[in-house]
Amino acid sequence: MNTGIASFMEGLKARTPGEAEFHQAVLEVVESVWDVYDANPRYKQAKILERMVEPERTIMFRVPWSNDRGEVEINRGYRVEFNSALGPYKGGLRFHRSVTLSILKFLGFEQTFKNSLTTLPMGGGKGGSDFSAKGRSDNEIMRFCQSFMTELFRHIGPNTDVPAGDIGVGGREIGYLFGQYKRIRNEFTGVLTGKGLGWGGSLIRPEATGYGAVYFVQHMLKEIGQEVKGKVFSVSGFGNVAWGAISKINELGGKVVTVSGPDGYIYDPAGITGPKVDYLLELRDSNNDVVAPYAQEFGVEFFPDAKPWEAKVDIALPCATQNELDEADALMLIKNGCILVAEVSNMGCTSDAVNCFVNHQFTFAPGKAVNAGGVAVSGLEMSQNSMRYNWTSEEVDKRLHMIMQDIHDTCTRHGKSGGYINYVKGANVGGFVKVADAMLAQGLV
Ligand code: 2IT
Repeated sequence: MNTGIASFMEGLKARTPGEAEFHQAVLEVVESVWDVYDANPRYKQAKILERMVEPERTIMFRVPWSNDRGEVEINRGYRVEFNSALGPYKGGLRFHRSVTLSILKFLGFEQTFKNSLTTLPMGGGKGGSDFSAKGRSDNEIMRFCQSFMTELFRHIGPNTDVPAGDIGVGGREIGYLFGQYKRIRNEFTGVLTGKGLGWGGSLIRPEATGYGAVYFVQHMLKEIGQEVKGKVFSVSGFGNVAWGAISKINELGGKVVTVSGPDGYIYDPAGITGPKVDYLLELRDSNNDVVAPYAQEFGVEFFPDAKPWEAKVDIALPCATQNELDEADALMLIKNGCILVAEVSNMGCTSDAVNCFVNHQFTFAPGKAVNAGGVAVSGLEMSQNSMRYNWTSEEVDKRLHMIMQDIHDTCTRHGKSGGYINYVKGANVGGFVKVADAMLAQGLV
């Protein structure tokens, strides 16, 4: 590591002790953009990087609610409003027992560059809670969401901060959150995205992260003279993102043989198609957070406590959560003949895994480029809400295609050298420059 980066990271760690995930996300960006930063005295003078790693505002609050047995429960709520240089803060809410400030800061930091890559006017933010829906009733989830919004409402708004879903927050939760916001403010506005289709949501938003990721993979494959048709994929996770990706892969003639949960992974050699794809939605709605029942339902093998990366495939798509693919997994995938890995989860690969891919000049792309289709269609939902009009699914899908193509072009422009596209560098530099220039133009704020 060069000494400039080392001292930058030392300063960051001293100011933010214990925030390992946040440090990991910052280091990846800083390593990618350092040359650009170093070569631009205007950025350095304005301490753009130092400013970027400090969220504009961090809100933490108490979320008291009562469970079905009448007992009081207390969770912690967060909203990290990271950067508004390009537009209102924008990014999802994550409800999961693993949520900490470090996780939400890494996500909000990543979101700033991702949103910049989409070309749409959105700043970066992230929020959530350590609440988990696992084992909770629908009524408990509703009461939790109402209590969460009873504090959050004062910090957000359609021109200020526009949350959406992430892990543990889907259409059901967005509905309860929106209902409570509307009740408190007496306003029907586009304050959240991922809304239901009948009340302000956008067509294709549920599918957007997965579809966009597969469109991005199509561009990556084209660069190496390949296509989706006939390829075998491993996918991790079984939530909204995995579901969208699998649907699109099937449509394009690929085959997906794995999905996974915290309990292990299933291997379905015939491919996850038709009713098996719909079954994923049932699994998710059960609130049990396990994938093993798929094996019983369809008579396939289940590998407890194992990760899908040991399966022999052409393409691997981490679609679950951060750091779910490590260096040993990366080496095994390469050894088994895998030709491409695209992170669909945010920071799905550990730093060592990312370095391993790049050092092998392996075709690999990071989450902030690959999964940007989700937030991009959230941006399109905001546009439709502002117009008070709904586009057709063809219209939204066409725009999603254009945006993913654009992100791929940006990655190529900033990341291609000597025939190899370093998508990590391309995405980080492409995302960074736009935010940095906007911050410079807006003065010392
Ligand atoms: O990580 C992400 O980009 C999201 N969870 C979606 C954010 C959004 O505002 O749609």
